Amino acid sequence: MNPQQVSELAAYILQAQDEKYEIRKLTAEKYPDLTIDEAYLIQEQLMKMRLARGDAILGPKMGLTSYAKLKQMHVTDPIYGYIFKSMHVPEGSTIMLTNYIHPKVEPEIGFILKNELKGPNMTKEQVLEATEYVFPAIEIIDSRFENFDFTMPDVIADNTSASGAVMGTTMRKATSLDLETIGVYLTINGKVKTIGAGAAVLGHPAEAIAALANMLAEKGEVVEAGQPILSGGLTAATTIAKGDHIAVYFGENLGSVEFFVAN
Ligand code: 0L1
Ligand code: MG
Repeated sequence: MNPQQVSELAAYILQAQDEKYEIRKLTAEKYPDLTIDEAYLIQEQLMKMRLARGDAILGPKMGLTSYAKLKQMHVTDPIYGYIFKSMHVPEGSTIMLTNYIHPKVEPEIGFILKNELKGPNMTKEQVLEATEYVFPAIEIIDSRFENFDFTMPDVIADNTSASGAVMGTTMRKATSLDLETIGVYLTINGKVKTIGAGAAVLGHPAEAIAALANMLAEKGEVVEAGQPILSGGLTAATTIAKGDHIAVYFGENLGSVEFFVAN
């Protein structure tokens, strides 16, 4: 794939992200053999295009990290993407469904590092040592591909379906919690929709941050300190609709986080 093709595909996806319409997955037609490396090049180009128009990166996110998500998507490996400032949804605020295509939500544990992480061979223990705080979060994912139907390279090129993040304000020292057994449930309009636990994310959410550091190391990059990092959904994703109140409740005093969808 040449640089012009990379740019064209990034522009094609970015337009769908901006104008909120579904597109056919890249591998369905012209690019059936799209590789994971090429997909990350498209994602990178898409990021550059967002940055060039004044957007900024809030922090990285891991995707497909829970056993539930891996099973739901019929894949085996996690992936990474980026949450941009333009995607931030303030806690307790109300979103418009028209700003999305077919959004879904997933409960996540966010990390803020005090020291940068440099792979390879990063371990969960090193991640916990480098962590300043963890916080509760909800990710809003919104694949630009028809019916959320994609292959691994497609979804990587689409910045891992990233479209929104609600960051809770409860900040806890990672070492004060058992992130492996921590429980979580997500409600919509007061009804419990999904239930999970920390171990659903690669055995421990810090493993997802270690995996991020190790993947970025292949590109000579680090996981920076001070940014919010989403470690991946703890449960399968849930579709949201007009008028919904979405709330996520964590155990171990990690608190809760909520937002609303306008009628
Ligand atoms: O954050 C995630 O786990 C989403 C990754 C992409 C898969 C999807 O859109 O469901
Ligand atoms: Mg996610």
